[in-house]
Amino acid sequence: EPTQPSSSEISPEDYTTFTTHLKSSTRILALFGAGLSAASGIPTFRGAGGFWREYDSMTLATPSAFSKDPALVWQFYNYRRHAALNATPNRAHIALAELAKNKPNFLAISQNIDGLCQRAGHPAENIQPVHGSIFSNRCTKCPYVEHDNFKDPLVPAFALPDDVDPSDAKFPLKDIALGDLPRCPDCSALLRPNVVWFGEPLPQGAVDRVENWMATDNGGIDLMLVVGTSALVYPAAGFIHTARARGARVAVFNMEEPTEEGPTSRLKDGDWFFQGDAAVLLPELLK
Ligand code: BV8
Ligand code: ZN
Repeated sequence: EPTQPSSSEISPEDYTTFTTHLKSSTRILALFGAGLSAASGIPTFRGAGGFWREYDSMTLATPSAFSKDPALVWQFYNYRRHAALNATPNRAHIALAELAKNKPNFLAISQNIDGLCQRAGHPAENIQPVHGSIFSNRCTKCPYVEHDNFKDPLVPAFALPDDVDPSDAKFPLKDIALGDLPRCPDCSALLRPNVVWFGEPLPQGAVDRVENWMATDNGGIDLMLVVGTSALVYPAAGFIHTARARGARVAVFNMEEPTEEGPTSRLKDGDWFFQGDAAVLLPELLK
């Protein structure tokens, strides 16, 4: 078992203490964010990709933006949906899926809606999406909801030029009439992406699933992996605090040091901060 990491971004001491602790951990929690999919060419919410054309993604992912201009918000999601369909899971997604297969008591909380973990073979019993899926749509009026709709374009008006660059956040924008937006097959009202927007509660089933996992095995947690997230969005980021309170040592995998005050900016003794691309760090540290 080589004790020297091959990636220069990992100190030998951190490599040894982390891999030793990982080996002896059974109850592992994780929080995944947009940075996990960055290496697959999917722009993140913050950082360079945070701006979609001149719009801040934080303002587009809201109920008010959708009711004001559903065609704009739908094109934002259509573009990301197209990017996700054309992306491939990266080596971090795969390493995490492998870890899940070896550690049955590993639960990943994913803030991502791109479905790449699932495509990497991450077992459903080891992952809980908390912000929905870009491949699920629901009616704005009746209970109709659809899952795993991978049709691209979703509606003819959403067809994108073949040369569109999925990693470029300047997505093409066009005038689309309300009637050409996705409509409910049951009541023909407007469909919306079945994702959690800012100001909306997380799906109760998702929160219950995480809390039930937390409560089992006398609730102790050995290790929390925080991968590619700015950990600024609640309630998801709050699970880091909960894990600490239940004894977890926290390992943060991020391209950059946390900028804002948050649960990953105040690391405790025994925590780890691995700086670099998750797609480089995780295959090395989880093997
Ligand atoms: C709620 C789905 C209450 C959609 C998302 C004022 C008004 C309204 C609400 C609030 C408010 N103030 C606070 C709130 C609460 C708000 C919140 O936390 N706001 C923050 C910004 C302060 N939260 C909510 O609104 C939540 N709901 O509170 O409801 C309520 C309760 C009951 C009843 C009614 C209401 C809902 C939050 C969910 C929003 N939906 N996504 C979509 O995807 O379009 S959040 C969205 O942004 C992402 O899903 C993600 O969760 C979040 C942050 O993005 P990250 O994943 O962290 O990614 P980010 O781009 O930020 O960072 C990327 C990271 O990766 C960086 O750290 C970067 O360094 C790193 N990185 C980059 N490349 C790499 C890398 N790391 C490793 N390798 C690389 N290669
Ligand atoms: Zn309907």
